[in-house]
Amino acid sequence: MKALLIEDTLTSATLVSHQLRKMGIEPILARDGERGIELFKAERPDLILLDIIMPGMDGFEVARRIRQLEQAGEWTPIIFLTARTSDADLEKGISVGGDDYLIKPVSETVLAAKVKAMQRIAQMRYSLLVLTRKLDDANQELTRLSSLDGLTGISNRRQFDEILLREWRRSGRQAKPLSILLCDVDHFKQFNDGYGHQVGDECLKAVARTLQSALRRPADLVARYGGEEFAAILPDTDLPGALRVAEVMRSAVEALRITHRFTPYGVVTVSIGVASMTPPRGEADSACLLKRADDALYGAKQSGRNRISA
Ligand code: GH3
Ligand code: MG
Ligand code: MG
Ligand code: MG
Ligand code: MG
Repeated sequence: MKALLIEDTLTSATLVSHQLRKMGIEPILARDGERGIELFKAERPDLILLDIIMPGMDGFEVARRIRQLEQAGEWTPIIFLTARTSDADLEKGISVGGDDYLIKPVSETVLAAKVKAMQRIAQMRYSLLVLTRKLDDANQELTRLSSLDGLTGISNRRQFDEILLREWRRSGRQAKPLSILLCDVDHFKQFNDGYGHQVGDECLKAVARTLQSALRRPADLVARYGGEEFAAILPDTDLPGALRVAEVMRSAVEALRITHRFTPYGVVTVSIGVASMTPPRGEADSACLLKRADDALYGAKQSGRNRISA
């Protein structure tokens, strides 16, 4: 620990320095206010002991400037150490940024006790900073988690809805096509019933990973939309582009070759409904786009599953 002692009178400076050393504190001495401020900037001491009557800048002004120099969240305890005894001076000392005000001469016991009190406040302040930082981190993590699906780790429905609305508006403004895919695992009820819920969960994770890796652009998003249903947002993508992505997804899931005895295909497959449109002016929400994709998905199911439809 180091303390900056700003004191023009040599006898007083020598005495206080000696007292500080006995407390295990290294004193840094400045003989006037300007030098004190320089040393504050250079040394960033843990404590400042500040005289008031000095040639040039007085202690009040030094305290004021030091408070201005501190960065946000920084705090250096300032104890005035002065021969001025009036209440008005004490009040001024505190109001310009001092934390305590002692009248010279100060006994070693009193100085040590006052320094200890400042150290305690500094320690509490530090704990509070650490706690605040931890809370910030936890908060960020919670925000991140609140957008993810617990089972598969991809985006969840909440995130999907949020991004879709954003992309819908953006596409409308820029008059660009926006595509979405609704992707549903075929005969998944039988898969669950036949192999058990846990194997079902593993299957959903594998499908989620596969759909995710089918995306090519950073702005594309795939989310778990419901139980065994996934949905993708493809901004700035027209229908042919969206159909290509859908086909990559469909064939990649089939290529996983997850055995599914209870379907005609023998492996887990998905059906995908594709919809693409440039949001019309004044159309506030994307319900019509979702409806189209949903209808298309229904069509894919009706016409035999393991296929895409628009
Ligand atoms: P279709 O081909 O028409 O889509 O038939 P399906 O059996 O896949 O459709 P259905 O909607 O009848 O069944 C969906 C099943 O998905 C029912 C449910 O048990 C299962 N499921 C939904 N969420 C989860 C989950 O988180 N884990 C597991 N293991 N199964 C789930
Ligand atoms: Mg003086
Ligand atoms: Mg299904
Ligand atoms: Mg169904
Ligand atoms: Mg379904």
